[in-house]
Amino acid sequence: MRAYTLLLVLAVLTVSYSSAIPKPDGEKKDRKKEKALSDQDHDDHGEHNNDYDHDAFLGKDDAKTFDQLTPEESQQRLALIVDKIDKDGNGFVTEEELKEWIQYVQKRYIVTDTDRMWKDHEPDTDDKLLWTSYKKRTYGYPDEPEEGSPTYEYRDMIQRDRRRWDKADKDGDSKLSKEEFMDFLHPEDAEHMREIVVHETLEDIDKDKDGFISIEEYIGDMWPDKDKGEEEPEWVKSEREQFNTYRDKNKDGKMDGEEVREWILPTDYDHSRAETKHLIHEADADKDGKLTKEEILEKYDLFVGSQATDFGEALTRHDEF
Ligand SMILES: [Ca+2]
Ligand SMILES: [Ca+2]
Ligand SMILES: [Ca+2]
Ligand SMILES: [Ca+2]
Repeated sequence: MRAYTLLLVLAVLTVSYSSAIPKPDGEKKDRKKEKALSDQDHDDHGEHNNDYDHDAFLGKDDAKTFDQLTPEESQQRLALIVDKIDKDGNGFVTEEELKEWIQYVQKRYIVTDTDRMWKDHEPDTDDKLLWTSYKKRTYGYPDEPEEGSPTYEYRDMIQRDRRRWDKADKDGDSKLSKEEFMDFLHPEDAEHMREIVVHETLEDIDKDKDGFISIEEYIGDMWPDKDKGEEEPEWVKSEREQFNTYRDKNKDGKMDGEEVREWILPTDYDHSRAETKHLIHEADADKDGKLTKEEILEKYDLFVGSQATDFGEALTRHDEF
């Protein structure tokens, strides 16, 4: 039962808040809230990550589907998508059209994910979700995490969920409507949830619980091998510089809530615009600032999955059966 419960907990956390699950050892963890575009780091230790672009352009679900296609199938389906993006049908995908598409994909993912989770949590007859139902579905029991109760071992997570729940509960009736549940699951996309996103991040990284993130806590969070006595890789050194130069704005040697907010939810950075510019920059062969279908198909591996290597792996896996 315990293992089953834990699976449930992991499944829900993975969908609702991926940053809570540590990545495998040795990988850098990214705290910037690009989650809606992708869980992937756009820049993986200085090397560009194609999966990030695929997630942003297709949405996570479709990006997975494309990974299974041959390059020819991929191009055919991409051509159909290009027709949709080119709204006025003049044969050019402009920056504005591409940005709208990326925002649409982002929103679509959040709506689909909420739909899926909503059905899975079985709201009551008023079409509202009760806190007890949520606990039962997520942690296996509806109990409050008091000593002796089966949910006691999850008390920290449950308290954290409860705090987020209360913030998402806009009308204050203690239950969540589907719309409120969407904010609960994807808090980084809702204005009134930002405070809690900042708070949760600070709490996660602040190991000594003094309410601040020290440089050692900051590095330790990104680099799980920190205390294994290995030599620091270059990217860790540059993260130290980042901390001192950009993160710690008031130069008191630590990050407070305000500084954490600037880091994970920067006000002057628009992810969909940055992604749009990046895609156009990479694919615009004749440098006229907009993309034709030919330019996009030529660079299909930038936009969708099915890179030769991935496809090769899929074939190998088939052979094993
Ligand atoms: Ca409510
Ligand atoms: Ca601290
Ligand atoms: Ca500071
Ligand atoms: Ca062009």
